[in-house]
Amino acid sequence: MEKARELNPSELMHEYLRHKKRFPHLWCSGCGIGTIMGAIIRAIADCELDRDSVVMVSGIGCSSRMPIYVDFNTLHTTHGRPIAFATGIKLARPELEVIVVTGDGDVAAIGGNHLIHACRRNINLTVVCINNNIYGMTGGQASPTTPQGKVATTARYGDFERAFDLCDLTAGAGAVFVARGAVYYARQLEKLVAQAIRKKGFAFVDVISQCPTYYGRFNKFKSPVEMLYWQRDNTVNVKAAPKMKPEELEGKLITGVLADRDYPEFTELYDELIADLAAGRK
Ligand SMILES: Cc1ncc(C[n+]2csc(CCOP(=O)(O)OP(=O)(O)O)c2C)c(N)n1
Repeated sequence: MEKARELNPSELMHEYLRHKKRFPHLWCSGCGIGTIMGAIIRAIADCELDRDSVVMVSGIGCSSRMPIYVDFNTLHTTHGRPIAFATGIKLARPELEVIVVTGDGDVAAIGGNHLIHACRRNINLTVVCINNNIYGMTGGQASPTTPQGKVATTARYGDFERAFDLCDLTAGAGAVFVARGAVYYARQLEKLVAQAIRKKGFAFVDVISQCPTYYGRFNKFKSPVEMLYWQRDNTVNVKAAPKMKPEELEGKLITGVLADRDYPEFTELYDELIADLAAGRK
């Protein structure tokens, strides 16, 4: 990774993408996933991680295709299960940097239970959720983060269920690091992912992303650019929020680091237990 620091942004992308073997990619034009992939690659370079020490794990979905395109150790698993696979990798090889890339359906619907228990367990993983508020890959069904009133294939008159705030959910379940970023703020996102990687313990980054093909079309966004402007106009940085009036914050999503605290890490506790048992202390 020494070399990565000397590369310009475009060379960096070429260095860490499997562009010769795996491109063209399957993402629609205007999708947010590519921007997020760029931010993750830059964050990994910024943390000076060796390519062979990084493992990217995903489930199934458009977002979960990312490990196919990046040149790290990669694992494309089953829908909803990336955190379970990542937990196994981290326990077997705690020295590896394990990054989960997932979608809001993958991590909060079918994989919701794995998510909350990984938070509680505080295992040293970084989870980046590409939150486009819909099931992209399977045709735009409602997900646990579809905002109330918004249209999806399975909610033609608007979804009347309340949406999960994934940052509140993960902070409540015990994650030691929780942050929210957005595709519109790609540079901030890069820094948030780097902070999440550096944090010892379970780190969760919720990324507001856009699916122009389903969410955008169903909900009358004219273009991907309009969806990006929506992100700009409906977010407030956590540092600016305390200076604002409650009515100004109404309906806004807070971006930045939302929780950062310390708690013993699972693989370290596990190693301690093994050492205690081997030494007859337990
Ligand atoms: C066990 C199982 N159930 C359902 C599916 C079908 N399926 C594949 S991807 C997906 C939803 C993906 O949505 P999300 O995780 O939000 O990712 P996105 O495609 O929006 O990036 C579903 C339901 C599956 N592959 N496996």
